[in-house]
Amino acid sequence: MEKYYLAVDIGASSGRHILGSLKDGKLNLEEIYRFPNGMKDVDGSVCWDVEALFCEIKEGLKRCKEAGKIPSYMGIDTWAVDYVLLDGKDQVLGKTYGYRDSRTTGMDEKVYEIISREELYGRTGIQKQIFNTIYQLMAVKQKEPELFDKAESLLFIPDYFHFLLTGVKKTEYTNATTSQLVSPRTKDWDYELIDRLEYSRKIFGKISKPGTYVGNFREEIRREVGFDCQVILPATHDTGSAVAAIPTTKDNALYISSGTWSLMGTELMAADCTLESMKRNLTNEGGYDYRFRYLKNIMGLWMIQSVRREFKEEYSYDYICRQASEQTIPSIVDCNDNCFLAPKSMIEEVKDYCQKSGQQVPENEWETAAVIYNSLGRCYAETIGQIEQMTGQKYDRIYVVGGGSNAEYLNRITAKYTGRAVYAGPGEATAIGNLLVQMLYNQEFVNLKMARACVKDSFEIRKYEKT
Ligand code: LFR
Repeated sequence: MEKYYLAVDIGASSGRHILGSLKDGKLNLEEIYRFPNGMKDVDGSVCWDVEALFCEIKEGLKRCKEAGKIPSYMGIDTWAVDYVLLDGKDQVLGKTYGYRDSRTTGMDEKVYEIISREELYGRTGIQKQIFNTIYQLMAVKQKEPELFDKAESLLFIPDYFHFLLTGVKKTEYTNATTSQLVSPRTKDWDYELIDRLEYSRKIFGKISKPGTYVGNFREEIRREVGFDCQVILPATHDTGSAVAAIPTTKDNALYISSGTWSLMGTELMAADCTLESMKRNLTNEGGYDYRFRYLKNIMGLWMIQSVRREFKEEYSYDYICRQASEQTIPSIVDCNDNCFLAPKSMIEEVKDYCQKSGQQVPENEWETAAVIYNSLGRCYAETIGQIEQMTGQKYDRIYVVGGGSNAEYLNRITAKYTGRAVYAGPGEATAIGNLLVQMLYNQEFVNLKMARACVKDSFEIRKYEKT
């Protein structure tokens, strides 16, 4: 009988259940279920509907049963930084805020009153993003202190879903590092930092590495979905999973994990927490096997997703790309400007930026899309320069993985602006990386290198020459 592994990969705009199996050394994928996701307005706050998401998770499990393809192992990955606080009875306290919620405005200053930005980077190696858990928790402390008092545990979103499935609380390492509260040296919570911030130590559970067994399904879940399964921690941070699946056996490859965000970087064996690195806003996120993802968060296709929602019609991404490629507007915006994080109207924000910076203002949707694609290309080129300065390496090619690797036009733009060859695919890298770690747990591969070799052999990778 074929052995199935199940990856539940939930991104900011959609989630999917992907079954994986190995045959003749190749990895086969089958998409079992897909569902939409997005942050919703709840009484003026930007929130996730975790209850609805958990129903979708169970629905996908039922579909496996219906298809007669029951996974022996499964794991869930999602975006990072967001969490739930649980009370003594394991009930969720307050709202489940999404990282684009504006309550963190000014919370960086509150944190820096206690610890300087430089020291914080030196201790954690994490790029400043106003939505990191450290700033979100400062917002709770300032604005909802009663929740802080009642909280017994903090679980990141995938850890919470694993808990609902198994009844076992685990805190997975790759996601925990994005909190900006973990030390890249000890790979554990920085308790001294936590004390200085006056966050309660007890809410931070013991950290477990990806590839750890969580538990089997609870009785109630077993009855509902019709089978039992072993839950294994993948790299629960989606970017951690995506980068585990880059199709190369070389250690210092340059990648872009392309989806709602573009995460561009390389891997390091030790974190670079120097001031030079901080100034370039590069981060050291924890990865599988204690590798570090040395990367930059770039606003990414979120900008295109947002303008698309505002267009008169629901055009396909392909169509938007084709139209954008015919425009000649030369304007460029700084994709990483905070104004693009959660604007009321992305179209207006892009126009505004062009106007204020004295550039040609896009006049229609295609020009707006063209400005965004070109700006991403420019940002990629700048980021390569910064990474090369910091690592002293030269990168001749870029591996683009994730859903965004299917955007032909963006791949061509990337090759054009960076002057490097682009290797695009696999599109499902995040789910694949999730599966690989489960398979490593089950000793299907001896190490990550062999697992990546399998990705290289199993999926078509498209090459775009530098132009
Ligand atoms: C990508 C991602 C990024 C993280 C952002 C917010 O989906 O996980 O790595 O910075 O979402 O969590």
